[in-house]
Amino acid sequence: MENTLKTHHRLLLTGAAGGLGTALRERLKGNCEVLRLSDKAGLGAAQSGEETVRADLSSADEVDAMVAGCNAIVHMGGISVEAPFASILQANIVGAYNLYEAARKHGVRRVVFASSNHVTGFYKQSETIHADHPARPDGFYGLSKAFGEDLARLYFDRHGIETACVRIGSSFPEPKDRRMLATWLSFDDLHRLITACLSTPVLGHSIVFGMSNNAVTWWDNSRARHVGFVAKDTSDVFREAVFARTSAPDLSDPAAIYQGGGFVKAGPF
Ligand code: NAI
Ligand code: 15L
Repeated sequence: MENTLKTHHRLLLTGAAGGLGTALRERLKGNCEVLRLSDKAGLGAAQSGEETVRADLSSADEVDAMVAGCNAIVHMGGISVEAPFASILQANIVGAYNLYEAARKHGVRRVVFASSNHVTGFYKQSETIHADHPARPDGFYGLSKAFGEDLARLYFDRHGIETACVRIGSSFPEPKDRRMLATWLSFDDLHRLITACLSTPVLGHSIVFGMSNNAVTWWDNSRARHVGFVAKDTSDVFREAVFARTSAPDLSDPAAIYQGGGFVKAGPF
């Protein structure tokens, strides 16, 4: 593992039982003295340098206790796919509000928010967009992440809490299909990106696309140069294998037209 600056004493990781939370659990220990892990699901026993706090994001009291004593937050918790609005509302919208209110009350100054490429899922795969393009959510899930980004901006403008809204592409061990050749973010690059967000001297309210150094890309991170993220991995090494096991896309299918892929037609409505 690369050397990482321990920028914060107690760092909170929400969603710690999930796919990315599990990938970050070891990696983030280098960023802090104490890593507080939280989820509504079980986290197992706390290891050396860890604390665990069970909390449901929709409960203001539980979130308050989860945040108390922390110096920075990496917010990965919440529903991570399209779902009925009532569920998204509690986990992602009320949950984000509870988190920022607790951050304000407890003096947390910096947050890394797991936003998503589905904030802009209705741009075409033939377009290149940057952070200043208007949101075009592709479902209730993407809409909730757009809310989270705006909420973060409000708490920055009113209270000075800095946030990196990281619009994660597809963060898995390997790209699963041809679309993910453009959207893939390796776990190590995700950690590099979070480390950059935690350690850059001035973060402000920033929007960063979370992607590795992929040859095919739809996103321009030039407005986030101040974050200092340099990706070291690339999906290019998987291209041949992905092409061999997948067929050419049907170019009349919205999933092949829009950046959000299958999310643009997923869900309850
Ligand atoms: P995941 O679904 O594996 O993990 C999410 C975690 O949040 C789960 O452990 C779940 O128990 C927890 N959670 C859900 N509702 C909760 C609630 N009400 N209270 C407390 N905890 C709750 O998702 P994954 O892949 O680990 O993603 C992490 C974050 O990154 C999510 O916010 C997701 O939206 C975002 N993201 C992930 C991408 C990816 O490619 N993995 C792409 C774009 C965004
Ligand atoms: C997301 O936002 C999801 O959390 C993740 O499961 C992936 O599906 C990813 O986007 C994607 O667009 O590939």
